[in-house]
Amino acid sequence: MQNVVWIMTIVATAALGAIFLWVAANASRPSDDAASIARTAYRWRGPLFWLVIVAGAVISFVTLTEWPISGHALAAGKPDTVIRAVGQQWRWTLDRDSVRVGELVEFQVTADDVNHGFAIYQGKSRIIAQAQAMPGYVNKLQVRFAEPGEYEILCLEYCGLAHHGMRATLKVQ
Ligand SMILES: [Cu+2]
Repeated sequence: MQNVVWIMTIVATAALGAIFLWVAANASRPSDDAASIARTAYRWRGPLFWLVIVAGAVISFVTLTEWPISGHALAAGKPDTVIRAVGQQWRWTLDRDSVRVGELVEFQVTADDVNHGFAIYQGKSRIIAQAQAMPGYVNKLQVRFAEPGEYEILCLEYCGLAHHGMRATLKVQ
């Protein structure tokens, strides 16, 4: 996915650059009369409209993913362990901090003040589960940890000055 984004960015930047150079190169040419400019523009308008429609439909179709994300809905069941997780500016409070590999853990996620995003990371960059933490609501998030280790819980919703400091650790053994 990262590579696709890179390629799209480079192609779009190159296209913009080419248009810029073309405009700059032609800027000093005396302009045609307005009627002929309008005729040229109108000739392109129809094909461009359909190009955008077709490209939009194709891109939407190709990038659609299965919903709900496969595997998430299947995990719902009677939990082996329940952990109440409360977010507040600016920390997470979990009523336990270790679970066993393979058991079904249900996080009951809520917040005391403003909205937070409860995200469980495996390693530095892989989110394995996340839920919104909202005052007045309890969102249930079920996770089965397949591998032992220390999982970090970070906030995904910008919630103020020390948002980046909202960290907790869950030990899976
Ligand atoms: Cu937060």
